[in-house]
Amino acid sequence: MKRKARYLIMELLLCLTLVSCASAPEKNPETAQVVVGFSQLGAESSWRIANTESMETAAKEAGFGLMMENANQKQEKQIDAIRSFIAYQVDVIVFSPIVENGWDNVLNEAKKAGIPVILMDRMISTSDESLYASYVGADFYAEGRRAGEYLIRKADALGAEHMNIAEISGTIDSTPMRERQRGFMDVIAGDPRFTVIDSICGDFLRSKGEECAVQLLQKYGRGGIDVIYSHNDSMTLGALDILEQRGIAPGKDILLITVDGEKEAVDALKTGKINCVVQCTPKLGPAAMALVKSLTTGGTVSKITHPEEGVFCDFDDLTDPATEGF
Ligand code: GZL
Repeated sequence: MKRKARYLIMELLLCLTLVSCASAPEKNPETAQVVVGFSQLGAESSWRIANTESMETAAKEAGFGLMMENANQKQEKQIDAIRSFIAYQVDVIVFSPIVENGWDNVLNEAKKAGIPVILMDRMISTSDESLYASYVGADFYAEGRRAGEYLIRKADALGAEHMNIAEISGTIDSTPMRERQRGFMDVIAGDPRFTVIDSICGDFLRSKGEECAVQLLQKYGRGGIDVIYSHNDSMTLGALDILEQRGIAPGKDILLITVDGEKEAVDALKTGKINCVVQCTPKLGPAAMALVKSLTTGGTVSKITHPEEGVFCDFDDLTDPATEGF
């Protein structure tokens, strides 16, 4: 009955989507046995683009229909997308919540409709953990700790007496922003060599990373900053461009610690312009679709799945072929 209802709804929605941007899966009932509603938060960084590709490829390889909506960094668009997936009666909803708060109402609607929800990449803040079946994504707190541990090792190696640290943060209230900050601060807390002089938000965007670097240099001068800890490569690469334009040697005059591991950042590590790249894999598609398969075949799923991640830094043998970005 559910499938018949869905195809009737699909006919109606397909008529509607002829004039809208919603991408409905192909109509072939033979291959798209399972339909996944996927709300992607945006296309703000190389990480996000790689993540979308991973999800699309994994859905295709699994033989699932994928109905993807891109929210362009707007939470309300994600909420609208989830509501359209409920109306369409998809089998599973997967989404990357742009921020942690504000999801209970729409996820309760999904729960009432009997549609399981998978959180992919980012977490939500809720008192009702039954609102989602599973989370698949990084342990961002561990990522932040790895960044802090690198800085301690670097300060030891340099014999640094004191270092001023400026943080360029990701989207406020997003899990990666909160947890990468918390992990980093926990590791360096209590070490008198480190002072965090500022934290400004770059929203994970390269253009805003440039703006943040301009602001920080205006406020503290080139001699006032020893380290920039940036929550993603896009912002780091923007800041790096500004440093170079100002005749400041990135990786030497000002140390750069970044997170994600995209190719351009790892290449900059290899040329000494970035000092540490904490890995955060965007390739969550296979794990997400494995959860979809379990949920649609009566299987069980773990509540949390973290991928394996590591660190590339200037203490490594950077000629090692394993040192490569996504
Ligand atoms: C992390 C992801 C973050 C990346 C950024 O899992 O949510 O969002 O670190 C991306 O590059 O914009």
